[in-house]
Amino acid sequence: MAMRWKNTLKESDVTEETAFLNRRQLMGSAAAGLGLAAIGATGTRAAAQDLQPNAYEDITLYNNYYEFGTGKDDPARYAGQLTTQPWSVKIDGLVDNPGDYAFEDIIKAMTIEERIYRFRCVEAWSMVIPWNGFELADLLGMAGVQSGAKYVAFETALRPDEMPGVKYPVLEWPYVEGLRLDEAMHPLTMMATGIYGKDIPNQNGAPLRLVVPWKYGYKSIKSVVRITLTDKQPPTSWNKANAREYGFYSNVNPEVNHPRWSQASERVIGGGLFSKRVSTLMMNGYEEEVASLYAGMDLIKNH
Ligand SMILES: Nc1nc2c(c(=O)[nH]1)N[C@H]1C(S)=C(S)[C@@H](COP(=O)(O)O)O[C@H]1N2
Ligand SMILES: [Mo]
Repeated sequence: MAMRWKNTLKESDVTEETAFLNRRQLMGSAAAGLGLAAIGATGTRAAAQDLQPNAYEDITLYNNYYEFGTGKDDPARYAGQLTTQPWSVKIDGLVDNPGDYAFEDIIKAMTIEERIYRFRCVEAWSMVIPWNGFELADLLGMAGVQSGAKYVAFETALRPDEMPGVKYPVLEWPYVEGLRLDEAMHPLTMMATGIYGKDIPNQNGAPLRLVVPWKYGYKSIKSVVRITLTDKQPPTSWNKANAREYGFYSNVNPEVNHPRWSQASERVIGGGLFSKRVSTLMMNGYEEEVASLYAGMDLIKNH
């Protein structure tokens, strides 16, 4: 179900938007009929049935984007400084069509759809987010992945003039992430360009960010400027900072605790008095769709 990436929904009635998008989501799932798209639709249909998306305010005022500071409200306060136009993504490495792809050209070539996904941070909080975006596999298809490629490396913009947080060596900048090629090609893996049908706010990773719903939030790298196909497992920011605490795979797993806290449950952001703690689901609830990617792997060793 294609949808225009710019749209006319108002910021006002979040509840109404939620109902609208849930209906669209279900319609989209029913209409999806093509090969891989159907697998993606299975995941989003399951999500749409029992998931109530968080309020727009929860999603856009409580963030992690350390380039703008480590406080949960720093990104909303400071990320407005990030220049997102013009924007281009360099796609290089083991691809047939390397180059600098203008954001506008990417958007024109892709099918933008809504996906309501669970989002689970390694810090043990969670939200449900109605993303707009496209499947990463479609972008990689456009670039033409060569047969020797085994991994995909991602890089965030580094703009010291616009990013007050990068003066602090909390992480090595730029922020980098990576996926195995089969994870990157999985139909659940998307590049998000919107939330609730509006352009994605800077604090959430404008103009485009990765979303990998079965992995801890830090894998979902924001404001991507470079995507490199490679035959070697790429370095990732949190793993470089502390390899014991943050592995390359980072699949949500309630049975593998963080060395400093339990991962068995999570705090659902929002809801005021009704905010609650719920059990964390294996692979964040996407086990049926993605477990086969890790068949035979030791999930403790490969955390
Ligand atoms: N470039 C960059 N990407 C990032 C981060 C970051 O600090 N810098 N934080 C990660 C973490 S820890 C989380 S939980 C999610 C938060 O996404 P959200 O603010 O849209 O909820 O973004 C991830 N992507
Ligand atoms: Mo996170």
